[in-house]
Amino acid sequence: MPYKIGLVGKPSVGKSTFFNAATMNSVDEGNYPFTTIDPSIGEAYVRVNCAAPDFDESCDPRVGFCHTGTRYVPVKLVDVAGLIPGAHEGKGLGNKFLTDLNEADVLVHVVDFSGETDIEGEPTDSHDPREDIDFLEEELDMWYLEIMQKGIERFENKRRQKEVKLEEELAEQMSAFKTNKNEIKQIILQVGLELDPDEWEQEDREELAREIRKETKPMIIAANKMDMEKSQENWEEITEDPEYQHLDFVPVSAHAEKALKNAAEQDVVDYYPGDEEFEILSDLPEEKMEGLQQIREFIGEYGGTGVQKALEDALFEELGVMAIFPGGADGLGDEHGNILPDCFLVPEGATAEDFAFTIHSDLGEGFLHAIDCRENRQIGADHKLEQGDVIEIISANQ
Ligand SMILES: Nc1nc2c(ncn2[C@@H]2O[C@H](COP(=O)(O)OP(=O)(O)O)[C@@H](O)[C@H]2O)c(=O)[nH]1
Ligand SMILES: [Mg+2]
Repeated sequence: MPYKIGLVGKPSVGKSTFFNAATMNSVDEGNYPFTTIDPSIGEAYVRVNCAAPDFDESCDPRVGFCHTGTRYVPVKLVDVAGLIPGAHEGKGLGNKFLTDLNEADVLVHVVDFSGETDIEGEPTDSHDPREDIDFLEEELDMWYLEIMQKGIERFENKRRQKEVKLEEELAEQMSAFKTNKNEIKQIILQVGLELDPDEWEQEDREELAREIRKETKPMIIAANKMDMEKSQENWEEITEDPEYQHLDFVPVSAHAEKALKNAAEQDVVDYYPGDEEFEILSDLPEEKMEGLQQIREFIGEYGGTGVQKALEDALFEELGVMAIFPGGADGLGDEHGNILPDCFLVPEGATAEDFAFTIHSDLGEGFLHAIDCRENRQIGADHKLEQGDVIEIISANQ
């Protein structure tokens, strides 16, 4: 299953612009057909250093593509529209919104940093983007709290009849949040609570729900519309505000990314997603030249449009995902001679044996040992992998 990154945010912050820019196929991708499953689910890419040049080879990706040593690995991007106040009470798309949100492995909260849209997404002069950040977090926290309360009730009912463990009941009730009893227990103890909800105040419950949410819903803030003048001021104020130190912010101009992708599609510029610069390939009317010049200044200053960085930070920094290449100790080609055709994204902490299971359950079941192809040495089942590893699996089922 590919990783899913969810875009969330109130209306008019630029989610669709971001989504379209990130999922646009302006680059030739060989024979991998682009299929739209749903208008709000698309394929985007995250960049990783290709391992092939380290072996003096060039690769033949089965999916995605590679350009001058940068491999573009597919991920799913979901535009989770429908965030409005009261979503946790079923307002707007309500529960559908929350279900969609749960399917995402990590969230990118798109926030309009220009402050020119109010909390409902209507135009205004000066709105504090912090309200949007608070609002999403609160909405999520209330939703978590509600489900947690059900778990507490369930625990209270059961414990009248038999011995039950609080963390087990909570974990079961909250299973949609991809948590487990050990994690729940750890968080309860971390916030300094006893394993008995009779001892908790309402604010303890709220704090606990918030902590569980923070652990299980990793998220970064895409500070969008940074190309507007007002955004700069908000950026400085918010990123220096101690109340917001728990969040990571990426400055973004979804507009700029969309414009560059469009221009690249028309062969007007030579631009690859995430680049910090581009070349103009043809003569253009002055107005278009000026537009591109402004974008050039923007990406020079910020190190890119931020769209790629937001996706990559979400996946690699927040989630800790690693890119691992299946290879062979005596050659990186598959049976057809394709060099490093695959690149898998695996969770933080994945071992050699986990990787075998990622490739195929048969490989995992017959796991004997693995080879770290960069170092040319044998590694065992529990060996923890690192970003960019090239691994051969030796399995009884090969
Ligand atoms: N200046 C600027 N405007 C943007 C940017 N991204 C989106 N917009 C504009 O913001 C408005 C809302 O965008 P849209 O993508 O429909 O927002 P959504 O409702 O969150 O999906 C549109 O007018 C976009 O052109 C950006 O990076 N910079
Ligand atoms: Mg939209």
